[in-house]
Amino acid sequence: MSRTVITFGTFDVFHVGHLRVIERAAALGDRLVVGVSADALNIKKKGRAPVFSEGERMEIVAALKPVDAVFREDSLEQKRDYIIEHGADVLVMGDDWEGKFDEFKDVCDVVYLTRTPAISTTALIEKISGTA
Ligand code: C2G
Repeated sequence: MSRTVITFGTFDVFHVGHLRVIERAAALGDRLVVGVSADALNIKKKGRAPVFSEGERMEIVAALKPVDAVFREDSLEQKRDYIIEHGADVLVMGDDWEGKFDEFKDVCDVVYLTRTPAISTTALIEKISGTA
């Protein structure tokens, strides 16, 4: 039986921490589906628009070798529907989300992976803009 893995993220200013979580998520199954968060969801969640638009972020993630399919994540509340709709057997997230998605353990396995240390989109933006 083929195993489908699902993961979610903004993946703005794509960096090696993003790549590693995607590679490690893909290694947990046969097929990887990635939900890329919508611009509107980011504005709501973080109070600012991502540097790269949702179309650009989806294009980058879709081009990665371990990724089989991408879709736009419009709301955090729809996570259960997305898991079911995409037939996911495993939900993978970085451990900054540890415990936050345990409620979905009734429909799939839930795995939290250790974040890659010392790199983040926010730190990169601060470094590039000279505010770090
Ligand atoms: N990540 C990581 N190491 C880093 C930075 C990020 O492993 N140094 C992981 C995060 O833990 C997450 C993924 O990369 O699993 C995407 O990170 P973000 O783009 O910051 O995603 P976020 O805004 O947390 O969106 O439904 C949930 C949201 O869509 C998650």
